[in-house]
Amino acid sequence: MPDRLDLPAGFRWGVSTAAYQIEGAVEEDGRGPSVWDVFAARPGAVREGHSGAVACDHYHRYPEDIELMRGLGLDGYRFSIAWSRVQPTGAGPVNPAGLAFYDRLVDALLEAGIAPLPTLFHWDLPQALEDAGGWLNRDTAYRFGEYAAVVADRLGDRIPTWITLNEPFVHMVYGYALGIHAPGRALMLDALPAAHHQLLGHGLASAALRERGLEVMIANNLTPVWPASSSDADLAAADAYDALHNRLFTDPLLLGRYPDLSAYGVAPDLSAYGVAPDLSAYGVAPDLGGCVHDGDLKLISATPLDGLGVNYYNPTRIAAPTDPGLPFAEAPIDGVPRTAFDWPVVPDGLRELLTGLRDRYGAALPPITITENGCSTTAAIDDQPRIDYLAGHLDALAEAVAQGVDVRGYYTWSLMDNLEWAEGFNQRFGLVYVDFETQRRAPRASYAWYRHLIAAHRARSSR
Ligand code: IFM
Repeated sequence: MPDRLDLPAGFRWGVSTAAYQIEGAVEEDGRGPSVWDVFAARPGAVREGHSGAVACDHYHRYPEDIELMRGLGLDGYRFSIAWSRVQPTGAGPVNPAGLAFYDRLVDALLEAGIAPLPTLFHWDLPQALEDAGGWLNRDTAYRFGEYAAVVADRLGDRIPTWITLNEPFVHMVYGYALGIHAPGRALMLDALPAAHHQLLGHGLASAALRERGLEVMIANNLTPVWPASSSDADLAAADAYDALHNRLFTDPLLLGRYPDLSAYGVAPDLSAYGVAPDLSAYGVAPDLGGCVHDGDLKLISATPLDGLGVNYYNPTRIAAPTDPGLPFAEAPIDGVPRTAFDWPVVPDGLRELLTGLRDRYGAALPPITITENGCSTTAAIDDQPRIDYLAGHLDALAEAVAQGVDVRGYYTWSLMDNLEWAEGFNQRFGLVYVDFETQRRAPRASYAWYRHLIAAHRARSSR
């Protein structure tokens, strides 16, 4: 079995963060409110009433954070750009002070020898766009395309590769179907237009990036789906879940079509969100019909991805439905370690996921970068469980590479503890501990471990 140092020479090592989780300074330099500012202000929405108002104060402390990255010896840093800093209402006039922050950040990263890898949308939609329907409104996709062009015009001279969206599945399900994330809508399967409009936004943003000679990626949260048993009912439920979680977000990009969801009885009335065209030509299910317009799938797949970002945390075990409203039910995964978040730790799931992608998409699959992987722990500094988690997943990654999957890089989640969305500051994913009272940063044991791993891989590759 290969170990993590067997990864190819030139393999890129990084860390990931996201704007609302670390930046703070939500009212500074003309930033407009995002859905997360509004959601976090709702009593009970975020644990202990936490919010991203200050978070890690990265907006002011980014030089110190870049020093921490430099200390790790990273190749790249994945961060996200807050749309409402750049366009406070999500459309129209650009806020120069907001763009200037990212300009400074990018220059400082380059100065430190770290390649910036920006994500254009990591869940913090400008509230003004949400007020007009958010991702349920087709128009948001067009605004996203314009925003991508604005940012690329400013930063594209220094950043060759861009990620459009982060985890459109999670944003649709948590934000629009279950309402446990911003914008807090609980529409269940009627949330599906938020999937299509995010993907349409990806297509429009990709076209804008490509026109400017830039490379395009997306970061999808993907999971191997395990049927709870070999019964027909559990197998069908697992297939339905796989279609909704995984294939709904990769098939349109890589194959130019949606998976057919009609067999699963997933057919909400989407007529409120747009006209229902004849979908027969696209082979798509009627449940997305209300919002999929003629030509949309072509647009979504027209700009081939230069890389697929994969965010992996754990597999998902699925059984036949218990609730008539859904075609599946989640079942527990027993007998494995668990993170502080109670997520099952299954490193080999990463190998299974990666080889599964290769088997499904074949030549249509672009090179993969792991854009997130990591775990929360309760440890202050001595975070051996995180080291074990990362080591196990990197071994699984090396195994996938040995089995022929083209994986080019690994960005762990996360550089430092940050606002874990509805969990507030209670789930800590950082290589660096953050005291949110004082903003003191303290590198954990996993920081030293990762630094050593990167240096050892580099030394071995240059032999
Ligand atoms: O913190 C999140 C991140 O914003 C998106 N992917 C999963 C992480 C851990 O939950």
